[in-house]
Amino acid sequence: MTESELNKQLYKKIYTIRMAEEKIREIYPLDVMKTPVHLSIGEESVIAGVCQALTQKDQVYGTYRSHALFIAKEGDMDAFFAELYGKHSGVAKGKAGSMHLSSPESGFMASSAVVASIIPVAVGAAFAVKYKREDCVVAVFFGDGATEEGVFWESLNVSCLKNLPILFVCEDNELAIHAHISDRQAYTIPEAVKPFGIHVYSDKTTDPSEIYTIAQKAVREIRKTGKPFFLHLKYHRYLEHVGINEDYCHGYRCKEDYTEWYGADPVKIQRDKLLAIGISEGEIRSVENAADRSIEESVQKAAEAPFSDTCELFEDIYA
Ligand SMILES: Cc1ncc(C[n+]2csc(CCOP(=O)(O)OP(=O)(O)O)c2C)c(N)n1
Ligand SMILES: [Mg+2]
Repeated sequence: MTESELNKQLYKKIYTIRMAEEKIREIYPLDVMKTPVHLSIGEESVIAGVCQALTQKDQVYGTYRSHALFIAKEGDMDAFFAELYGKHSGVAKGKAGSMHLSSPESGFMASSAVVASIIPVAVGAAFAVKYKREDCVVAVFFGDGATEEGVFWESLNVSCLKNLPILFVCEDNELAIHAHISDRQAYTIPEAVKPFGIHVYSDKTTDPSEIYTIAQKAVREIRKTGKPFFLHLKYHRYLEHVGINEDYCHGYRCKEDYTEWYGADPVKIQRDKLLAIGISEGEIRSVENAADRSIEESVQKAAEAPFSDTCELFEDIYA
């Protein structure tokens, strides 16, 4: 793929993720989406860059904050919005909502609302991949807060002990709900994981193509050696932990933090990059218009779609 094609693809992804979540912010007050929403506005580069380095066959696992992961790995906007509306045409027939998105056909295997609980599931999947000698990498996404759970360390230990083909992606926004990392952790994440003998790379960049390059190296290393790799990537959560509002007024962080990070906003960075490599304003607008249209159409379809029938209530579940 040419550099220009790659950068256009990355822009399409992060722009679509950003605008889909902005659309959720617009609609949410109407109370038609019966699901809590954990938005990742400000974080788009991490997911877009890492997913760009994965193939369709590679597996990803996420958290309750996984809209971006679904859009980047699956991309079916109709199924995405219908799920948030709780409709039958949703990716899980409206039974999962925002916090349990998945699409195993596209490699987005599962997400969980219980902090860190998806990590051992991903490690188990990586063990199965190794055991069955499949050509596949497993990537698991989780926050800085998840490293405070014992199961994170147990999972890391098993992956390193058994040399499993897994990419740990720690999305570090320095917050667990309203608690700052300096009030919670006596360790620094990259330093604390190194003694397990795992490859570690830590960065604060919000540039999607830089994250793509980092992730590509990590994924190549995993494919070559069969061993785990740990990416520690920082980002700033622009909005409150759950919901659609800004929350710089609660005293646990200040607006200056936002101003600083907004200077390196992922969507702005990637748009400027397209202009710098010679892609015209018109061409960029046509990418944006296509994404805006697809979001608009998917929302319209979701609003008009029927709910699942009550007789389906106990189908597709473990009981
Ligand atoms: C086991 C468990 N404990 C507590 C919670 C409540 N809770 C939900 S999100 C969250 C913060 C997690 O922070 P982090 O892992 O950094 O992810 P972020 O929300 O910042 O993306 C907590 C404590 C939970 N869902 N599960
Ligand atoms: Mg966090």
